[in-house]
Amino acid sequence: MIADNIFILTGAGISAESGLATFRDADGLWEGYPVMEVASIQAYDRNPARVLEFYNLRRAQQLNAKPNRAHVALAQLEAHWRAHGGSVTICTQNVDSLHEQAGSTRVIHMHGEINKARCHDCGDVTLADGDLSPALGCAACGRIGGMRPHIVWFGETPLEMDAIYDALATADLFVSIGTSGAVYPAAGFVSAVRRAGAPTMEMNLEPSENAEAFDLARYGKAGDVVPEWVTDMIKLSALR
Ligand code: BJW
Repeated sequence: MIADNIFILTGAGISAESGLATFRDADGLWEGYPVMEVASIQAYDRNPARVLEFYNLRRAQQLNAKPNRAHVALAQLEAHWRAHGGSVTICTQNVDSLHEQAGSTRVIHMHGEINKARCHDCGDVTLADGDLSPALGCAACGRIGGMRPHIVWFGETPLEMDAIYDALATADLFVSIGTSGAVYPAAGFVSAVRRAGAPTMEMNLEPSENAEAFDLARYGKAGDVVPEWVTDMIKLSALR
């Protein structure tokens, strides 16, 4: 294998060609909402109905979205690598389920999942693919009004950080796809892997904010560059 354990970080750009808006492509407006007014716990505490309405809109869009060529190619890479004794771990900042729909099985959702709700009081997480409202009650503790999207907002701790750091520690190739490199801790993963000596590469429409931290880059739409890269990787692995 050219790299036994591949760690792939994905961001909103990989889902853009599935029709889902990226986070920073409209002057800081996201589906017309100022970002900090919908993606922080302060915004939720100030006006829970508004934040729930924003996530209800996005949940409805995401339920109809289908994986694109980039998601499918990554699932093919994982299957090929697994069959040859390697591993491909996808750590996604996205809250959609397009990697899973495409067939990827090792997916970490560090910023949560939009089709789940979490009780603000007892922390219970449940599947919730319909609208959330302040009138909903928690099935576990019974409290009304505390059901929020299972999403990591600014100022909150990302999920599964131990699993992420474990996978980063054993990675011998780090690949970042469709993320602006503007949000931490995800934007810092590349530097950690590089310090440990593994090669790093980004695929994006344009150089990301931390582009200088990568050894290699392929620029273009994810639906074009990711399948090309996967084809190259599978060919290269056959030569070894
Ligand atoms: C294409 C394409 C195509 C388009 N093909 N490409 C000062 C300095 C450093 C850090 C901080 C600071 N002040 C505060 C912080 C921390 C803060 C932070 O990073 N703030 C920054 C704004 C500076 N971070 C946090 O608060 C995080 N928590 C934290 O740090 O806790 C402490 C802790 C750390 C470690 C261990 C333990 C504790 C939490 C961050 C939560 C982020 N949440 C959001 C919203 C929730 C998810 C949702 O609702 O969907 O997550 S914000 C938003 O940004 C969303 C995304 O997941 C995330 C990243 O965005 P992403 O994916 O990169 O999207 P875009 O739009 O930015 O970029 C898209 C890219 O795609 C672009 O480059 C395009 O060119 C490209 N593209 N079309 C290929 N077709």
